[in-house]
Amino acid sequence: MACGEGKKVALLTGINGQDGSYLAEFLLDKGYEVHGIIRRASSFNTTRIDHLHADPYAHKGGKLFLHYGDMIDSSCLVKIISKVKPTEIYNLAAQSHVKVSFDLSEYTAEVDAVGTLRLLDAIRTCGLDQTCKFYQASTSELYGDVKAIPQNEETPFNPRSPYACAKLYAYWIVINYRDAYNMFACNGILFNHESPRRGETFVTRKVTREVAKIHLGLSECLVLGNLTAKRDWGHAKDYVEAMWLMLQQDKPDDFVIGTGETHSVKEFVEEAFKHVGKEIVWEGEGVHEVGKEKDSGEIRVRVDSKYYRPTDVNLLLSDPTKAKEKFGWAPKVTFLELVHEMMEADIALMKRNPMA
Ligand code: NDP
Ligand code: GDR
Repeated sequence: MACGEGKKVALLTGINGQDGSYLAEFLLDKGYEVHGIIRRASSFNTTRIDHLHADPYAHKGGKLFLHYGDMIDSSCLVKIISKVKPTEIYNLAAQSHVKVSFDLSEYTAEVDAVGTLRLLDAIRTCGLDQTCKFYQASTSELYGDVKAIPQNEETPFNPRSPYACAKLYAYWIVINYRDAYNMFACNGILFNHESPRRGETFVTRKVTREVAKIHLGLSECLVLGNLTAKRDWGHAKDYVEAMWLMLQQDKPDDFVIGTGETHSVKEFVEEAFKHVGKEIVWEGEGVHEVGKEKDSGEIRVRVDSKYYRPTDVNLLLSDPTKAKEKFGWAPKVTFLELVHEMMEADIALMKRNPMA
């Protein structure tokens, strides 16, 4: 059977992450049999997919199955792939926090770099390299200290963290296996994408949670690191569709996915406060910078150098023209709509559970 014909079976690593949960919903809606790999943890770690897992057969015809596994355990990857026989694999699992990668550099390389190699080799070991399509979660962090603005598929990489270096290996091993073994393997070079399901320690979600708390009188001040960094922020729901589209093309290729707009952390903070009717004015510089509420003069934002990174990425701005031309992808959610959706979700969450 050639790639893309017959029964659709998807295997997702990182299914319980932000992207994995949206992609699982998307594929189930399309009638896929979806298999996800989860890690064993000492407490529940399936919160983002519990609504799908509660009744694995209920979701618009698709079926969901979960398997214990880990990107650092080749034997489990081989066992799962030989049992599931996927037609598409989406490799989303990663130690995905850039700052944490400076502390867990070796582990990050194990999971994000060698883990990708293990998965590709498992596909070959199971004899599925000519039938199973492969998506790799590559990242705009590869551009690092950027060499051109905006960044597209031709822009040179210049990674600035152990995370980005590990993802650089993964990017190239995917291309190497595509060339060497004729595998249908694609890199999605995705720029930052967020949602109400974003992990709580990434900057957007940290901001929307804290601003929601301040709004409800549960907190007074938000403490951040580098406020001047600029990111091209889109909505995760739009981006998982692009992952799927990449695997539906005739030929495997690599694509940049982003909005083509960039905003600073400061702007994100300002918009979040605007959403709850507060205007922020800035005073000072660097670690002495504070954001004050215009009307009351209360300090609402402080900078703490503990949130700085040894090396940071200052400016990311995508040029997603290739994806638009090849398969008509364009983001639907604007920056302001994203901030507002995340704010509304976190206000509702904090009202339900002030200890969240
Ligand atoms: P998350 O951090 O939300 O999810 C990562 C997932 O990987 C989690 O489900 C986690 O499991 C799982 N995981 C981590 N380590 C292992 C391991 N050793 N074995 C198996 N599973 C593991 O990331 P996102 O959903 O935001 O991102 C998805 C992918 O896309 C990641 O690879 C990320 O690096 C990449 N990416 C993300 C972008 C973004 O802006 N969100 C942009 C570009 C790329 P658990 O739930 O148990 O922690
Ligand atoms: P990033 O996202 O590093 O781009 O990686 P993150 O939200 O962590 O940081 C964005 C920028 O905000 C600055 N910043 C802070 N960051 C965090 N986390 N916490 C803070 O308190 C804070 N204050 C300022 C950072 O210095 C940085 O410049 C994300 C991840 O999802 C990666 O997995 C993915 O590959 C890239 O996006 C694209």
